[in-house]
Amino acid sequence: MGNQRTQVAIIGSGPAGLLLGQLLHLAGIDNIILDRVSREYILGRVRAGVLEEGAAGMLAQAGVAGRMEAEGLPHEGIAIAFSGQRHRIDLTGMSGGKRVIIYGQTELTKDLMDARLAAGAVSIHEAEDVLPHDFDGDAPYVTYSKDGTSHRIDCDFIAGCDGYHGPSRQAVPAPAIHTYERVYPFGWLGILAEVPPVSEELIYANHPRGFALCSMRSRTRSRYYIQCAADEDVDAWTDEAFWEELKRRLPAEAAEQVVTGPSFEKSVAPLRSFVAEPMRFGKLFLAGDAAHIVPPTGAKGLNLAASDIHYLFEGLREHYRDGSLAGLDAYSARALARVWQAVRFSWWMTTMLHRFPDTGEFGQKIQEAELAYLVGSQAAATALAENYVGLPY
Ligand code: FAS
Ligand code: PHB
Repeated sequence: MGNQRTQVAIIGSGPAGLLLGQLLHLAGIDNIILDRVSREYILGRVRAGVLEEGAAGMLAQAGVAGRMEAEGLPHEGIAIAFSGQRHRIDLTGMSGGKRVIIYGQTELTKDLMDARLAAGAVSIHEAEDVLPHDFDGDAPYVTYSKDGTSHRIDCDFIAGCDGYHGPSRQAVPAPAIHTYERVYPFGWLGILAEVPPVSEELIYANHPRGFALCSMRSRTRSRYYIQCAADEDVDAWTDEAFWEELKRRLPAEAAEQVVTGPSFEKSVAPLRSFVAEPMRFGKLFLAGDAAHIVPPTGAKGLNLAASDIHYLFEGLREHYRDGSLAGLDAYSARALARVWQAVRFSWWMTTMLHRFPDTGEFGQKIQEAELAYLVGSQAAATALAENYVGLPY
């Protein structure tokens, strides 16, 4: 057994783990990141696209905001489309000047990985059987195996940043954790294509055939989604079929503007709302998707990972700098307060914009009333705007 020691062992090299690792490194706090897959595999995943100013600020604090500031697209509004019309929501005007930044999760993950490599901080990829141990005591440790050799990392704290399917949350004894879940009866079929976006800003469309979202990664690369069955077979969709269905769900003036082309990524994502409480178990702290999942309709998943890491890093820095556990003791309650606001907003956006098989004609009329109120009321649009740009940390 190979033995190592660090101050903070981080399980997961996604945005949450990498951001925490970078902040800890800059604060002189030793940490090791473990992931079960390679860097290349992680960078091959296509996920989020919208950053709140809070998350952008976390990247700046971590010293990795340069490319985002140069290449990210600041957006000041979104459109909500229904009944053949699109209606602009003035995010910036209704949130006291806040904006969101369009910058793909893949890119910020690369920026964080590059910074970690440059810093010479330790990341162990393709680590197998990663498991947290004794986090309810004073001597937690993580075990893993690699190339047939077993290893143990003794540490002060363990950060479970290993996503929804990771081992950290599953290592918590059942009586100590309570979960809340709603699984939606549909998924999102998404594509990436090297074509200019249909519009300057994102379009969220409610349509009797199902939800559609027009997003982007740059002015030459588009990201589109259409609501599909939760178990949709992605291989059953040709590009042509996708483009035709997307255009059916958009207002005619937008559908005419869609530039089509070959997709270079196509995938189906299931939609669920999930929260685990609490987010702290002795010396183990859950952050990001390990603790909560939101439907991507509100563009909150990645942004919640950033705010979790803000609270967790502040608590860890305070411990090592001042010997205080106050920040760490407050972590779970502080993080969950913001998590539930984002869970509520993501549920509300999903409920308002998707076709639900079991809500019938009454449900359809309620959706239409909700949408009409939203675009006709300054108060309703302001509520959407302040949640979409991100509530304060
Ligand atoms: P991640 O899941 O990104 O990272 C967890 C890491 O832990 C992974 O690298 C994984 O390999 C590792 N891990 C797992 N099990 C392990 C084990 N046993 N041992 C070691 N390591 C292990 N959010 C949005 O805002 N907008 C979107 O459009 C959007 N689309 C999404 C599409 C999909 C298919 C998914 C799954 C999520 C999407 N999300 C979206 C949410 C997503 O962006 C997450 O919120 C974000 O990745 C959270 O980051 P992390 O918490 O770091 O978790
Ligand atoms: C994306 O561009 O991937 C994206 C944008 C906004 C969302 C979800 C996904 O709400």
